[in-house]
Amino acid sequence: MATSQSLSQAAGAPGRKRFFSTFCPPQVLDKDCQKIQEAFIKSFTSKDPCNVTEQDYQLFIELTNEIVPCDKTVFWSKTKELAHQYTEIQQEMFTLENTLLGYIVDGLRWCGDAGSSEINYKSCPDWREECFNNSVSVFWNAVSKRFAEDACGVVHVVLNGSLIKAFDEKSTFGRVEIRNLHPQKVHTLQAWVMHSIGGIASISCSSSSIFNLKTIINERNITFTCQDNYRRGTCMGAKCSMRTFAANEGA
Ligand code: JS2
Repeated sequence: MATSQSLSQAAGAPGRKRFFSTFCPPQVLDKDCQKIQEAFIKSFTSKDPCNVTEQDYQLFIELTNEIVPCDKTVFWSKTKELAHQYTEIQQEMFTLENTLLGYIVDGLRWCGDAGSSEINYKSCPDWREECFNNSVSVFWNAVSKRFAEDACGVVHVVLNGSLIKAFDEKSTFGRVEIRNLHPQKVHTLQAWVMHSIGGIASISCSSSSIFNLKTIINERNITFTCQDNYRRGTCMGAKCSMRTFAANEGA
């Protein structure tokens, strides 16, 4: 699994060899992996790092496309660790990062340079301050859009009930994913509002932030359901509550 690092670190800069050998999970054939890596690198190299488009990533998206079975899609927002603890236990459920599309670049940062066909190993722009259409943000918007478009049946989202804005319209989930669900394929969004993740707030399914999400979802002709994660027994803390949660879900 890729950890938080720059592409140059992943690549073992200055050579690219190590990057090529660790980019894909073991189940992807070498020749396919090489093709996928080349498509990924071509998406952003030789380009202004502040002017990358979603279209630039289309070939990479097509090559890595994987179908998540209906009812098994899990979105998350400000709950990355918890959502992945959950899918680790419930192995038939998939976040974007559990699919090839998200897995291979999860935790990486990368960019190119308009004047060079190489990966820029030296510096990438500071995204927030310098540019909106940067190679990393545009990538996650594009793959999140595809992940949502492909979802079907009941879809799930793990939300952080320790934040006042458990649902944030400006998040990738709020801005991209819920807007790209297809009501013809997705009949229900089930929200899991998880408490005790860290933070002072305690937001429940009846809070205004969750009501806002319900309104948006219902306007899209999708049913909204919500479940609070109540701590059970002596179980304390996020890890524990998700385990308990997962166990209950499986029951
Ligand atoms: C992963 C990164 C990185 O439902 C989830 C996923 O499907 C994801 O693509 O988008 C949703 C989470 O994004 P959201 O709602 O903005 O939650 P967050 O905790 O505020 O932001 C997490 C960053 C999302 C995009 N993203 N996703 N792995 O390495 C990564 N880097 C970025 N920028």
